[in-house]
Amino acid sequence: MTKTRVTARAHTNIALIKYWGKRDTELFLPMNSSLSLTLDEFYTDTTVSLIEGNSDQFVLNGELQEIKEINKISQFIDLFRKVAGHQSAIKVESTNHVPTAAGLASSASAFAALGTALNELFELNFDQTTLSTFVRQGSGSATRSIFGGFVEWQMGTKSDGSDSCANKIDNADWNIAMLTIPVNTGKKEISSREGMKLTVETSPFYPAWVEQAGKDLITIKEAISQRDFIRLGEITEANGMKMHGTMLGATPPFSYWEPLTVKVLQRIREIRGLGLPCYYTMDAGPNVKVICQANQADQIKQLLDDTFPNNPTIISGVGRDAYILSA
Ligand code: 2P0
Repeated sequence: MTKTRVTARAHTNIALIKYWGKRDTELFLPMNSSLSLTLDEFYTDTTVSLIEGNSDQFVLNGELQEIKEINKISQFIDLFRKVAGHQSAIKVESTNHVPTAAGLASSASAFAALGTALNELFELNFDQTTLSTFVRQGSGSATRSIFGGFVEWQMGTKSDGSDSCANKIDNADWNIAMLTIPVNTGKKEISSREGMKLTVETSPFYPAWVEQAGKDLITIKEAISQRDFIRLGEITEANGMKMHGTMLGATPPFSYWEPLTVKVLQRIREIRGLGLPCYYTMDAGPNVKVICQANQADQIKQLLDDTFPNNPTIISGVGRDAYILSA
């Protein structure tokens, strides 16, 4: 190995067709394929360096992390060390450029940045699709953050997960933007990992979700290939709501929605009624994301900010592939 220190950047992504449920929790194999948009506004920068000794170190946003977090990262680094045939301890220094006010999870960009940096440090030369199968084992949604634009994570069929990978399906360079309306940016009570597990195990709506997600994926890919924004938005909105529906069927039932969430969704529908196409989606939290046309993003933000002055909307354009900043 000739390199001793590498820095990589990966952007976060928001699913339009959601990943909700695993068929294998060890390998992070999903029950359904998903499709996302990578966002340019939110990203993680991660530096990995070779260090002396036997223990990895992990510094996140300038703070030395506890053993529990280090162990999680060490397990992930082991996947790369194993292939590289190296035993070296690694120091990981990571900075999330996700405004805390956005209430967005950063595990997607975090594991995608770390995996991209390790691929370079260990000179593994994985192509992006192969790399996506590795970062998947840190966090499912990280699979999609290896690529920019519209990205599909194919669930795959193999039990070893080697075909559960991401591919870019479109650059999304046709006037696409995404808005984030922060509703509550505090820590949620049920992590997405726990939430999806409970849903898979107990919700009678879950099999219908898997079936619908498969159909929605086919139609959204058609809409993308035809650059049909309205259809893209309608499918996005319907798919997100179906995912949230599965949770109400769980035992015990749960929901990430808050009263303000409902008001924001209602306002988006009103804005759409004014002739501004915009469509909402939500993840495992109360915050709302809206896909819109980039040349109308400022106008829609203004309308939202007028109604919700304490929850200013954040505009993001389309993000690029994960990449090496320095090596
Ligand atoms: C998604 N979410 O497709 C879905 C929609 C949340 C709702 O991926 O357990 O942090 O690490 O694989 O990727 C968030 O879940 O879960 C997520 P793990 P992850 O974006």
